[in-house]
Amino acid sequence: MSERKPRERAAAEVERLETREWLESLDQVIQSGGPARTQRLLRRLQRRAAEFGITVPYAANTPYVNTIPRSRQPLYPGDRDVERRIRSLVRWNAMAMVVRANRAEEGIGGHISTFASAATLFEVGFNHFFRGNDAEGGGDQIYFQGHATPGIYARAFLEGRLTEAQLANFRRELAPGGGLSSYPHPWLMPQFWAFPTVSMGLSPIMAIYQARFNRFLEDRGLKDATRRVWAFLGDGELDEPESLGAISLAAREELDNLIFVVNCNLQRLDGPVRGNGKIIQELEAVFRGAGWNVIKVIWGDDWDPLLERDVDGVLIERMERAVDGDYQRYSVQSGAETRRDFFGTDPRLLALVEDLTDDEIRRLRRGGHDPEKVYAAYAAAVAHQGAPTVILAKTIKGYGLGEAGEGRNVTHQQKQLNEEELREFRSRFSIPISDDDVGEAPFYRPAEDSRELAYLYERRAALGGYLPERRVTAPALADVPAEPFAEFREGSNGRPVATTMIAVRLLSKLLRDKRLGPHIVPIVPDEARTFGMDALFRQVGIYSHVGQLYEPVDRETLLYYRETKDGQILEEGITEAGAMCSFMAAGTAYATHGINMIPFFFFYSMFGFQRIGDLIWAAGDMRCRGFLIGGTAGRTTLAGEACSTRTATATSWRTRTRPWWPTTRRLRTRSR
Ligand SMILES: Cc1ncc(C[n+]2csc(CCOP(=O)(O)OP(=O)(O)O)c2C)c(N)n1
Ligand SMILES: [Mg+2]
Repeated sequence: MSERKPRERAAAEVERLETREWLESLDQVIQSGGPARTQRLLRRLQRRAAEFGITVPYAANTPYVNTIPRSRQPLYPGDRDVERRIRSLVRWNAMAMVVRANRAEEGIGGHISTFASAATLFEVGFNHFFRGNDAEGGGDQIYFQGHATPGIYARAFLEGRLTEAQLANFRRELAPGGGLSSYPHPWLMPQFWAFPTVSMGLSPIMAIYQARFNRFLEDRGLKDATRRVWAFLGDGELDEPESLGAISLAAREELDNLIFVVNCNLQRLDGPVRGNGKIIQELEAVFRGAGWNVIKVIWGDDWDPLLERDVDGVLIERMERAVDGDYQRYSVQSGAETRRDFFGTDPRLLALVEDLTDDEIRRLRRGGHDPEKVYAAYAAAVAHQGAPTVILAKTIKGYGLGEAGEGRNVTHQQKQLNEEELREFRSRFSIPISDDDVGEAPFYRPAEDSRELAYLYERRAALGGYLPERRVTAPALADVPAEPFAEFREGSNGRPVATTMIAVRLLSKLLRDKRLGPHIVPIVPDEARTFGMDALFRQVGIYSHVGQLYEPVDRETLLYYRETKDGQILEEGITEAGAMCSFMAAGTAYATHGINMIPFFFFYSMFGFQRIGDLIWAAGDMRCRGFLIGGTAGRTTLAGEACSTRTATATSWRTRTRPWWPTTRRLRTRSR
């Protein structure tokens, strides 16, 4: 025992020296060779270790700190002070809109706390990144988180695009004087909203296929500029299977025109998203694994000096040990309690914050509420090439509501503020409304010649106009030619012919039409052969951004599997949801790209609507145009397939092609 101890100590000393030498060498390579050289070296070392059977454990996570360190943060180009004023006004009006709607009609609903947590994420976008429809190459396509709608309306009010009467009639769009729909519904507000997003989980998958469709238009020479697609999502929303179901496609297709911003307020409707874990780390692993560029925005700037002084790594270690349930609690408790519970676990941590007052500890900000951190993330996302980006921004749900709901489990349902709470909110955000008036929750818009409005107008003009805006500018297509239909008008002389075959034959003829053909988008989820569509592989080709990097096994045959960069068929693989999203992107191009496209989505009628009904509803809401065709009713084309007569009838092509969207009736808004 007494002999081993000195030996162990000596070994530990050797190890310490050895590690230090290695680290010093690495530092030198980083300094002289830069990041790329360092990466090459590390990969080389990893290979070397593998030769001896030593694998490096796979780590999908990076430490629980901002991906972009302060040293790599760009200078903030805006006027921080006036932007904070604008943001506060938007916050106030958004809150007042919900409070007043619920006073006018109790129980009408609406959300305060979602936007309260996302205000900085949106405002940095509006002031510096989101391009409007007049921008060169077209505007950005933005999927706004459905429950944050009051904030989007409140900004449009400051911009002078919505009236006070409309705001007062939030959720009552049919009221005299006009009003506003509860959520983004192009059906109800066709000049304003472009994308219906309130059914959670649909925005992410729709945004992915939208970004992919933009590439398709470019590759086919129909549109020459790539537009950016942004999707603003909730952290709870990412539990919907559709949310993550297509993320590998986005990476595979290298969609660097796509940015997800996940508002990680750590809460959903009932409670924490991952009380016992960390949603940001979980999502980081999932997205990195799928090949996305991941940017974490966790801590605000007042954490930077603490992290810089954390030479032993105890602060990072503590940050990693706390779970989201703890972080939620820290957001509601006092500074003294956080000093005790979070920093109090280690004297070195306590020493780090000994110069901070309890109040300063309470106000240590999260990254998603720090405009400079958010700006840095957006700038990096926009510049990133070769992969889509996801920004995971940590925020507080109900930020600014104080006792009325900030960080509380009930905050999602908070629709009313009493006079005292309104007064606090007003004072916290310095809204110039008097004590006498504040109880009425009046809307506030500064004078036309105020600094705030001048700034806001200037920024939007520089970025190509206001958002959201749905603008239909597509020139009409040529009249439908008669020739492709002639053959079918003759009938089949009593011979039974499968409707699926006729539909495909007609499609093939329409594709040959010089003027109409290029606008058609055949879409199929791995069922082309079932429907006899394989002839189209040769005729128009299967779209692939990279073309065909291999020689297809059936190259010698007439109808070989032909992938090409200017291919026209969207062969989506086995995903009815993905195919439907392509259908929606194409069928709304008349409003989002100013070009009419005619999608034909052929699905296997037995495997279609029942699993993607909600997307179909969204398509109707979006005023999507195109043909949904339930192909092959079992026995019709596949001899001997067991499909009962009743099933076959119920899913026949005739049934499916009847218009399913309301043509005369208004679509009813669903309250989610
Ligand atoms: C498909 C679907 N299911 C349920 C709802 C009802 N709902 C509205 S908001 C919400 C919680 C949202 O949580 P999160 O995504 O974290 O967004 P946050 O409000 O926290 O930003 C729920 C369950 C919905 N809108 N859509
Ligand atoms: Mg949430």
